[in-house]
Amino acid sequence: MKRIGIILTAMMLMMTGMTAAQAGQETLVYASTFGAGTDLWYARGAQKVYHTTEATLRTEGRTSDWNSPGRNFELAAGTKYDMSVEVLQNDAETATLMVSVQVTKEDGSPDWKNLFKGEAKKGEWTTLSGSYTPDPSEEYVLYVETVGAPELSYEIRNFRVVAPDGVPDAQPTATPAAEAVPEGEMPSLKDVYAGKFDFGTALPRNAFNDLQLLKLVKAQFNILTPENEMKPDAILDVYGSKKLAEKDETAVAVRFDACKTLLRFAQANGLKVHGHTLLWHNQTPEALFHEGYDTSRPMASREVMLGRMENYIREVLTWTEENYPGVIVSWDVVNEAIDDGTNKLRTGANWYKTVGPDYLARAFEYARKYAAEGVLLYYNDYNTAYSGKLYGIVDLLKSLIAEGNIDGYGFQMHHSLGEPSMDMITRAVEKIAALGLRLRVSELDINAGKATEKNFESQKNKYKQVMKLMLRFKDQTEAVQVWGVTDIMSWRRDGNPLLFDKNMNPKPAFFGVIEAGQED
Ligand code: 9MR
Repeated sequence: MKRIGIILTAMMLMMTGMTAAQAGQETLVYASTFGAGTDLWYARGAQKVYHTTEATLRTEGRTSDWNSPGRNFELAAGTKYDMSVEVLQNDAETATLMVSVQVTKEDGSPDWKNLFKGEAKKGEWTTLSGSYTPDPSEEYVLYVETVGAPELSYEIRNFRVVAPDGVPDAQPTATPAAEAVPEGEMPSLKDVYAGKFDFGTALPRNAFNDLQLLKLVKAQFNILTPENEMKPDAILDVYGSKKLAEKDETAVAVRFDACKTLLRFAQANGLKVHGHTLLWHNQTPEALFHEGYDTSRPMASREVMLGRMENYIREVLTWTEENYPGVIVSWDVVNEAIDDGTNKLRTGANWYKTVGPDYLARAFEYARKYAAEGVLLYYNDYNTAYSGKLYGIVDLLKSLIAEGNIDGYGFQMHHSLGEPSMDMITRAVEKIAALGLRLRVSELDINAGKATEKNFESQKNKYKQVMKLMLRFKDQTEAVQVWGVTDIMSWRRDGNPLLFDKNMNPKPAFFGVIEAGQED
């Protein structure tokens, strides 16, 4: 019988560029564990994907066959992989489920291949299995979708990938060639603002399944922010960190599976990236702040937490720069530290509780220490236009400026038609600009309410005024970025807040932004 070499902590090995087994030896490449979480599987669409108490991964709320659970895998081109997965559905007498793969073509755009499928009878766990020998690709996303059952809910478990003949040593991946921006009738935001400042957008990982959207992105934007994929909960590997902490409490394990797609796309197409975010009180695993990364143990000491902070920042900044040199031009070092009620530092934030009030100063110090030359370091916050919060933010910025490591301020600007008023927004931008910092609008969206002609005209007007304001400060402003491309992608989709409608057609707001740029 062949011996199976188990890659126990595949993530850690990938980070160090090692493979656990050599060619010729049957190797278990991956076996899913849905006991504690989704194990890096994510929703390829707007549906819900979550792990159940029975250690399965459930997908529901689907509207298309491709709305499926998917996961990035490190596979070697030319190596044969045997795969299997168990599926369960209770919605239909029988349904076809299929395992497919998304690969990335040389120009950074996606391509898909159906691998194997099977019929799942109602209420019966059914095994699908087959083999796949990949062609070269920058990445491989395996997913379990349906055929002709777009609304089916289902569960998967025991997803296994075995290389019967072993895996070769990891090969360095090639950099895909850049592709010219497609020509079109529509004016281009990035072109209209060229020479003034960058124009960009946030993109979630599932945007990279949509060729048409990516075409629009390349035509319109020259800087991207990963919407969720560079936040601490996407990057921190709690399991790996726990292991490392047995020897060194300050050690931190990280993984970059979630954000690689965006970084590769940006690199291949000559777009810049703004990193979001190194420290935040939200979307950060609680375990990070406890002894041994164990939430049942007490919170870690200031000394340990400063060690973890420095290690985390160093790991993230050096990995991204080594693997995607020059792609990330700026970072949110800390996000949303000021409390809306007190207008002072949030005392409930775990970084505040463990390190104390100087945690921001230390984060900027470490970020400066490890950031490549020229990378700009920002503090980013929302509701800047409200006077109490504005003063709190200004005080914080002054103290950070005194420490000498901050470059700029990011205005989130999640606005509505009525609120805040243009006067309030103008005062806030003037006040912060007067501190001499670089400026960026990091997360612009303006709720219009219902999709009526009147609302869309008012929305256009407000977008245009915001852009005119930032153009007054164009010498100080690095970028304006909207928080998503189409209304349907938005975290505030009910308010139709973005520049393109769900069919990717430009809204009046788009032309408001274009006009402001052209009139400047
Ligand atoms: O748009 C993001 C949404 O998909 C996430 O569910 C949410 C979780 O906190 O974060 C959203 O992005 C936020 C950003 O990271 C920081 N500023 C506010 C944004 C909107 O909530």
